[in-house]
Amino acid sequence: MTNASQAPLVGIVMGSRSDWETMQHAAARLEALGVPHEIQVVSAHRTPDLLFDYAANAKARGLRAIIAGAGGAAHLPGMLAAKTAVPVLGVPVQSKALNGMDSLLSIVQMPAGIPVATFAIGNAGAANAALFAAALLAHDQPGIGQALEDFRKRQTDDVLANGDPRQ
Ligand code: RP5
Repeated sequence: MTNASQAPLVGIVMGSRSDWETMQHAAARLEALGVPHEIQVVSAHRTPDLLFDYAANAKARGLRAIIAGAGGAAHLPGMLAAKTAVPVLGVPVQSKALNGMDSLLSIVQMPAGIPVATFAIGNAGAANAALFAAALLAHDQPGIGQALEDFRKRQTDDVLANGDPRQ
């Protein structure tokens, strides 16, 4: 479980409250692995000044990774990455109009020089971004590293124990 008294190491941000349905999967994974994190709506289009402040202060506040989810013309991950050297993990939210292809392409196609690590569209991407953030932290946070290893072992054991799809 997350130790609430610990300063957040990972920031989960999203462009709209409507992205929470997707981004809750990132939060759940971080929670399960005991990664201290914070959650906030930060919109590239509706609250650009907040976006700049968030990115500008991220490193000094101790954030080691930012998981940014957005849909449609998804500028949030790229603009955060433009304003901070803290690694940004982008999650394309599945949009209604174009099924998330718009989100994916807007996040993944960064010009050389400002990287955003881009994950799959939707829930899987949100979950994997959290697992990736935990992996980034594992080296100097042994408790997180152990939790990640334990999770992966349970996952493997579960598949091996249920190999016959008819049962
Ligand atoms: C983006 O626009 C958000 O990330 C969201 O995925 C999308 C739609 O936002 P709402 O109109 O639901 O607030 O900025």
